[in-house]
Amino acid sequence: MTTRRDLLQLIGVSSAGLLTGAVTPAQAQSSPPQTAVPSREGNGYLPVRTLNGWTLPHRMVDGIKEFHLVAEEIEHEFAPGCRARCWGYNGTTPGPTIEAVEGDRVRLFVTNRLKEATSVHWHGIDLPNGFDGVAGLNQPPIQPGETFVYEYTLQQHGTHMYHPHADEMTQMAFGMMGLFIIHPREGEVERIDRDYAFLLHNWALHPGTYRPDPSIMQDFDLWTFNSKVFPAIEPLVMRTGERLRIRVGNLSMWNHPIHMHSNPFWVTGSDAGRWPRAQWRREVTEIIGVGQMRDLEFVATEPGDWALHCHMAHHTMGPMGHEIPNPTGVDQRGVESRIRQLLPGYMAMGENGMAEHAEHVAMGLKGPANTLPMMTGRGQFGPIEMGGMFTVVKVRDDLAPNDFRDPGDYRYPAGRVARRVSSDPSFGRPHRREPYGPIKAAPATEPESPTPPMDHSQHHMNSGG
Ligand SMILES: [Cu+2]
Repeated sequence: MTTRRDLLQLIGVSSAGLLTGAVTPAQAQSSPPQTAVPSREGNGYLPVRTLNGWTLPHRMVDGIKEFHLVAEEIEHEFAPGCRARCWGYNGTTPGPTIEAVEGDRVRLFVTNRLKEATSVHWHGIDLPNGFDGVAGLNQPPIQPGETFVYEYTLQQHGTHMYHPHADEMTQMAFGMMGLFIIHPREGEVERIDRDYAFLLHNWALHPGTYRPDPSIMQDFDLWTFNSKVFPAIEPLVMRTGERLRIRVGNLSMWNHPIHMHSNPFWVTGSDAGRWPRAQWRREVTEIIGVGQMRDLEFVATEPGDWALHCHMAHHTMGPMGHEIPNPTGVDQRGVESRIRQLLPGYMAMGENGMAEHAEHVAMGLKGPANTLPMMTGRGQFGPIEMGGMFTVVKVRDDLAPNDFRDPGDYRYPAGRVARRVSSDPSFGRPHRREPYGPIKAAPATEPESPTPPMDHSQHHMNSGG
């Protein structure tokens, strides 16, 4: 008979790894040596990287992985200049990510430090009904000050979540949620080099306030990845040739079409685990429905700073008024001078579009207290004019395998960035169509300077996943 010690030697886990609970007896008894994926950071799996977040440490007690969540009120910063009284777990929203391996037995303590009852539902996880966490239906509510325990064996792998099923309208609106990642016991069928995870959420933190409003159904102020708004959302950093997985879950009140620039990805899994390969789908935008999880994978072939964002235009914006008249095309000069008699310094805006908002922010004009600008974030060429569910996938040729540091702005090779060729609005002979008329070309004008030929030699088009 193979002893546990033999197996541990076989899979190359040090005694230090055992002390931190890296391998459970259950794994040692039931899993083959991890040849598919080598021991990675001593866990036998590649740890997930929770964007702007963290993984909850566990204790091994009699072969069971013990985790301890604390539901509590917290101070949270969405981005510098905007904080709120939120609710979360263990000091943060989202709460810490729970990571374990298929076959593990887990014991989850939940202490309630809120002033109202709560519970925890383990979203998408196969478990005995009495641990499913719907207060009133499956268990008594966890009253303030009480600690409950949930204990079950993980029979699956995949990307999951946890959240309350008690006064969830309020508790989730205040930020109570977290990720629960279960790694496959047999290793990944295809090696992953970087594994990112985040949850989508929306917040009604009205301008000038410090407490999210749980009664809002649609018209939210903040749209977040892991409770952060751009530019406070970390970039996803990777090296060309590496395979990236992005695990995205949605506990907000909207569906979010998550869009990746340049790199078509494969949708490869969900809370049902990594799907059979025949079910993988190639997409550039994937709608993550409310309550759903999706795993997106791709191999980056083209270096650069690639946008990753929700494609709902208002979801990449900060707080804005939605019940104002439409000022586009309206000459507001007379209005501005009259309003200035009442409000010195008042500036009308929106006559030519909303981009001047970002310019006003750059000039240092202030909005209400504790309120982020509608558009924010700067790139190397100017304002990015995004402020919500937006971040950057930074692909570089020269990163070390485990280097997750922000490499800064991408340095564009000469001739491989869009540039101005004329400042004359009559430039060129563009075909255009008069209203209801024929298509015709305008008279020609010359460019400012001879246009150098495009450099086609350096890079091939990207082929993705
Ligand atoms: Cu969205």
